[in-house]
Amino acid sequence: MEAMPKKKKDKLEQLIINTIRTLSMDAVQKANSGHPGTPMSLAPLAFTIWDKFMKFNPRNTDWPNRDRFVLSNGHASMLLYSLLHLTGYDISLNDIKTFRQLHSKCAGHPEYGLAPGVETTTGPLGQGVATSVGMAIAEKWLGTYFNRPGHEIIDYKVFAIAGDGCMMEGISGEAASLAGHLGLDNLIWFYDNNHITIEGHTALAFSEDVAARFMGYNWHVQRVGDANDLEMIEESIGRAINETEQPSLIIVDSHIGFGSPNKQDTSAAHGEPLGEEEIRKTKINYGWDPDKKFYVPKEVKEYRERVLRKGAVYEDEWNKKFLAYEREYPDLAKKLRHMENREMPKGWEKCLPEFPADAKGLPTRSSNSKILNAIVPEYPWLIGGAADVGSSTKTYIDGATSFEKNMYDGRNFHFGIRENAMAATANGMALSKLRPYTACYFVFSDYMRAPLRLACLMQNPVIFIFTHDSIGLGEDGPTHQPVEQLASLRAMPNLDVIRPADANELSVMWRYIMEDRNRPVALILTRQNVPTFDRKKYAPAEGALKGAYILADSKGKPDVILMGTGSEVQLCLGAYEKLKKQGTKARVVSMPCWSLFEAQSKDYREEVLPSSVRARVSVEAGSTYGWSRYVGAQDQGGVIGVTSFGESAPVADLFPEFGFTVDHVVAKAKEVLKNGGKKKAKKSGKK
Ligand SMILES: Cc1ncc(C[n+]2csc(CCOP(=O)(O)OP(=O)(O)O)c2C)c(N)n1
Repeated sequence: MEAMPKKKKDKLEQLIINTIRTLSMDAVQKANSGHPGTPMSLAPLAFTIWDKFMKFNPRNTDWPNRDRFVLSNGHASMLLYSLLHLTGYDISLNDIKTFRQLHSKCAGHPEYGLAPGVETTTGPLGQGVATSVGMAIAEKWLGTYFNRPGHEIIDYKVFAIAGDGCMMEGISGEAASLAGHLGLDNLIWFYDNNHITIEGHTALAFSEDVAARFMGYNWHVQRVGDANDLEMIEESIGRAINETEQPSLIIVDSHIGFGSPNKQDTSAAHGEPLGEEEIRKTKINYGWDPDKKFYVPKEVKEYRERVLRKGAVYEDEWNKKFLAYEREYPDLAKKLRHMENREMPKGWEKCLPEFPADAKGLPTRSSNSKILNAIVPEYPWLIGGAADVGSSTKTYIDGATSFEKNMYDGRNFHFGIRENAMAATANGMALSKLRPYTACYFVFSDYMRAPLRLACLMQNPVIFIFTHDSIGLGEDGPTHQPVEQLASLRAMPNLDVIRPADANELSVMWRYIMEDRNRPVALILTRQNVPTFDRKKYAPAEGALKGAYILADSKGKPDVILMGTGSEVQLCLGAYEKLKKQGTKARVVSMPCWSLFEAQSKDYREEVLPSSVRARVSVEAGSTYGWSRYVGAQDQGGVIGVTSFGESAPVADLFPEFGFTVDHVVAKAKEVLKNGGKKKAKKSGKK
């Protein structure tokens, strides 16, 4: 086993490390589920990072200048929970004993907002390290924006541990490439090079030279040949911290399930409990009492108290620094507080533009650009960019510089063609209290689905801007034309999918976006023009804040309800006017955000969509999936949507080809009315 500790201090360190190991083994065994092997092998590394290098205060997990730690191999969650317990966070032994049980803070994978000290939710491999890049970006931006000579109030470091799985996932490459390009010297990743994954030895599927790969990304790379060599680990981290040009990767050669006589270096140590007998043998190897479970020695408890006191001192020192800063720069200090609390300055909404009625109108991607640029002066930490399509998504901040290496005050981000990492990076930025936005073509939201899902899971208020929102994008054809994306994103809990019909709906929705503190949004915007409705003739755009509202109505109870989103609302309005002339009483409901509508009172929903009116038609240039919840079963209402992939053609040809015309909406309304809102309506889609 390990070299004998030389000094008393070393003895204590070994005791703490073994406590991390044994707590993790015991918790996994009790849960009869989980991953013991990696906590056992990485305990010395994690301990060294936390004990020797990280500044944190367990009593205030939101302290702005704390160092960040990300366990990207989230399946090794017990490593983090054990550490959090031993360093004084609000994770009790009882929480650890209920690992993986209902309502426990110690969930199967670390969950942001559930266990104090967990900086980001991890588990989907590769996401954690990519998120850590966003945290490092945030530190650079915040430091450049807020720090003043002699007042370095933001200077935190970001540490992340990754396993073979994270390294194999493409997102780690995207994110590392970006981090290297940006020269994020505040970022240190550790690669747990244990050669074991679920199916066995990594030789089955992974033979690349990780060190060479990261050198190619412009990273500073070191290797620690023995995960139990505390001195070597400490020295390498010290060098990484002193590195001032590049992010650092420290490759740590380790043995999964270290100390287990029969399971070390095998995939059996990865994803299942060691077994009672094996745990006993392993504990004996550690010099531990094999009869003790969930045992925290007295000296380790005392260590916990010392860490708590140290944490309070760190924050105290920072608070003093901040007071001095506040005296010299009261406005900046106020801004920092606003940002930390996600507050908007009073009356900020006055900056939101109102667009005059205009039959020709403009694409919502263009109105979005105007709105975004109206907000940014009020809100300096609203920053973001696109995955190389900024000129198409129109998401540049006018007059702002680019965020580049050593130009960290830029507000225009160039994420490169890395949608997956873009979204994960934005997660890290938002977790650091910036208000980031990302942008790309809607169809490529598929590439971002995993980090987008994590944003929803964490209730992390990232603004995901998607343009080119339907077949309406035209000639680029089916590879670029989203169909099922709207339905699939609407199925995601905690996500507001907003597809505004015109510029004023969009402007109003930005009020909601900026004032909400914990919901990610997906803004779905057109490439093609949409008219700006005459709000004197039709209802005010404020209705959009309720997710769906009556835009145009009949006198008395309507015979038929036409509902739609985005660029198809104009077709509903056109059909409404025609039907009106023909004596049919129609209502138009614009539905920019289903989730917001569903959050309204039952009375409001009934007012907008009275249950007594069964003749209903929905119009949306996307999958028909889901519309039956508003239109009723297929034998009651009509759904105009897209049931195939699109086609390459000019939009003027595509919309009629796929049934998106006023006349088709009128015909469908009549068909539904003729059937008394009861019989089967013809299936819509490509005509
Ligand atoms: C994106 C993703 N794919 C698959 C999994 C399932 N999974 C969990 S751990 C693991 C193997 C990871 O191996 P490694 O990173 O070497 O972890 P170690 O065995 O060293 O603990 C896999 C495939 C996952 N969590 N995330």
